Amino acid sequence: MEQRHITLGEFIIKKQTDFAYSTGELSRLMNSIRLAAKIVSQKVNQAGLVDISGSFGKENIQGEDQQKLDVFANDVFIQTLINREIVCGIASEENDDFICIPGRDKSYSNKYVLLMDPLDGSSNIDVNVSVGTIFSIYHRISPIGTPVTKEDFLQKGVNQVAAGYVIYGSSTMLVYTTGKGLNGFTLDPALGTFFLSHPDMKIKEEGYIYSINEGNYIQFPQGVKDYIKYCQAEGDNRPYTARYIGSLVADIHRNMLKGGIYIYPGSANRPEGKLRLLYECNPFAFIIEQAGGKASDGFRRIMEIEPTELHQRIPFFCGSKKMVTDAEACMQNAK
Ligand code: P6P
Repeated sequence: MEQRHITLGEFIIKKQTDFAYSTGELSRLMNSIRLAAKIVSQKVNQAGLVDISGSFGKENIQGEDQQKLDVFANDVFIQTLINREIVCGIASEENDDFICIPGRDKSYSNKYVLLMDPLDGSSNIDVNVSVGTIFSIYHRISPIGTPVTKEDFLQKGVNQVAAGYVIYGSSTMLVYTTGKGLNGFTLDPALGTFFLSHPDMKIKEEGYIYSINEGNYIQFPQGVKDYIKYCQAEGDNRPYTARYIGSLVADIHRNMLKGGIYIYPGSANRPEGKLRLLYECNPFAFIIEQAGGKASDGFRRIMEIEPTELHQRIPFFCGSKKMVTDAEACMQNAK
């Protein structure tokens, strides 16, 4: 008899025993993310039909034009988490400040905070390119029973309890880790169920794809220019292939499955680059390291960087370990 794939719900329960003294809160948190992902997936896949794509006519803190689906996805994740009384605080790319959640009994008794980019790459929705949700989970560090503080969110990436992404593409996948490996689940839309499709995901030590917006080449630091030339030169397994979708989740997911490096570097006009440390780079750094890859700002391990601001940006080099190491060598030599 064909072996039935385990569902995400069954997997979450099974993995709960990985953590001694587990109270089941993290399982409930993952289950609420599972529900929100299904709701957003359904709307993203209708975007062309329902008047829900296109601009919302407002800007978020990044000064980016908020797409209607950005706002919808943000609301869905926030409401699902609040209704289930699971987290004591949420920080989102779409919200200027973090949200404190006291709980129905106003006891501030929940122990997790969640940071997210609810719909990254949403400018691609109108052209039917894959987009994604990125999330990162920490234990609060302020005392339970009190309102959350900014410090609960400004934690180093090494403190993450869990991280993951949802990619809304040709299929919807949820990929996440709790620090004991990385697993991918594919949504069967007919059943509304995520099934384990990519157990124990690992990224190749060396890939042959480099992913960077070369339109900004002139603005790049010399080390990045040197690495791009290295990728393009004749040599062992080179020239590499250039692939850039312009949707972070899609670019990294492809590299996860095929091997490769994604780079969003600092530049003359944007020294800190574009991507945010807390809810884009740290979760993907946790994810890629669990898959055997590497993530840095070109010099420092992403997950060791001490955050200072909720929406701070950081240069980002992420992917196959040997490729990131080669890129870091170019950055070091060009210093
Ligand atoms: P650029 C989307 O806006 C995003 O944040 C990431 O998803 C994507 O990788 C990057 O920006 C693309 O930025 O400057 O190359 O268009």
